[in-house]
Amino acid sequence: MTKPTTDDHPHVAVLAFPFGTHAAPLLSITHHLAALSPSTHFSFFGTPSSNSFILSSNTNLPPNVKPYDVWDGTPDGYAYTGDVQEEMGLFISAAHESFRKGVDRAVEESGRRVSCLMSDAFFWFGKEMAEEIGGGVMWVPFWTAGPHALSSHLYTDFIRESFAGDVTQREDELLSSIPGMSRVRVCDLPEGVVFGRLDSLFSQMLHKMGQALPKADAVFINSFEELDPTFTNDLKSKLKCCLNIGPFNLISPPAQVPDTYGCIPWLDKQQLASVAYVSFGSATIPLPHELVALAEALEDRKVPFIWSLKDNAKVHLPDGFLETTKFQGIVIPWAPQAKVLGHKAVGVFITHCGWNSLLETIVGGVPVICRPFYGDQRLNARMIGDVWKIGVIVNGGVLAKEAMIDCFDKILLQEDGKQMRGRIKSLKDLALAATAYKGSSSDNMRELSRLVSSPCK
Ligand code: U2F
Repeated sequence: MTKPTTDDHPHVAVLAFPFGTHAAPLLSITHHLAALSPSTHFSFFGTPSSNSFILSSNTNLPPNVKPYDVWDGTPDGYAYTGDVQEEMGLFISAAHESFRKGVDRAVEESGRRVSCLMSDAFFWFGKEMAEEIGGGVMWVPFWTAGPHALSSHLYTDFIRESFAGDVTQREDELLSSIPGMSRVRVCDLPEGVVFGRLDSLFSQMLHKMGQALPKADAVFINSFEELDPTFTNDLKSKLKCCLNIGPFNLISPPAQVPDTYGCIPWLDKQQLASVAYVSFGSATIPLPHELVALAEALEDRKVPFIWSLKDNAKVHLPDGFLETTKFQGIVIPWAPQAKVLGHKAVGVFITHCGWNSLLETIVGGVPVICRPFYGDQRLNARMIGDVWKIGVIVNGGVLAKEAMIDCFDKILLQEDGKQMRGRIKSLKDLALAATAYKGSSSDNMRELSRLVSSPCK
């Protein structure tokens, strides 16, 4: 039972999803909101491993943010099997209860009852939990990916009805009846919408999320309204309140990732728009034959490169590659990515199309080669290749040497690349305008701050 208090100062409970790049952006936004409203108290809940990772680079949290560890759902003595799906499943099954206990603890310690639940949008139970706490607590979820991906979850029931039956026969059909999706194909959708294991815990979580979000008091997104006005308007019509507050990195620059391996001085010595930056995000490593194909294409075309690749994956690079290319490029386990993409020497980004990477490449003005893997990544790739036309999707869906050489030539040497750079510059200008003082994202951020910092009703 949450102990009621007499203190009506706002207290925001922030519930983070501890996998992928979800918790870090939510912590950055919490930090920013806490600075805007010093009288509001923020309790930030994450699992011990997620918290220790993100807090190590956020050492200067304001005094009105207090992190709390919650149970990660693993039973006593659990030994990690290397299967992140299993870990995620255990966490999701326990999440409602774990967070509820954490919130009770924070209320007890702070002496303030909770006035707002600000959660990762994945937590479909947010509204229910707000009602359990009572007293008119608001539920304000954060969608960490793009507006088109959010749309695919809000329209899941409609898509399932439209494509009932054997969807494998219809995977190239366009989703023309959904606003903004006229170029998106069924096969671009995240798994669990209409194909894949619809009964998995993760698919069920996303399905329930799509049904729950219209009941939220407001949903906020790390994107900007002008990126795609069709989605912006449609989401505004489907949600009670939809606040695009991004690219958040432009509103509040994140803690700097240290340039441990000297990427920036190395880039300073390269020619304008000549370097390929390679990264497949925080969790994905392509199959060994794809790593080989990419390495051979870089070497063949003598493209200077920075490749963010975990040490344990380096063994899959072709024999002698690191030695032969030691003056052509650098392979490092982690790069200060946003800074690298902002450097004028970078001419192309080979990416898995994670949403944060996509925003960072727009802000950096760098065209992309898309090799999507799962979740929202195929959708992001389709928007990049066929809608915004700021990059290309690798032919056949996997990294192959000849196809990569074609992509490098197209983006680094040919007219296509110039046009992509022009279009990405226009998107960057829109992002800059949205995050300027009177821009849409800045206005939405002030509205979000006002909303979450409202006192208990
Ligand atoms: C999941 O995405 P990921 O975490 O795999 O990928 P991104 O959203 O692109 O975020 C990666 C972040 O890690 C940073 C980079 C991004 O901010 O700058 N980074 C870095 O600093 N240095 C490196 O060497 C490599 C990366 C999911 F898989 C995606 O499908 C979703 O779109 C995403 C958001 O929900 O979460």
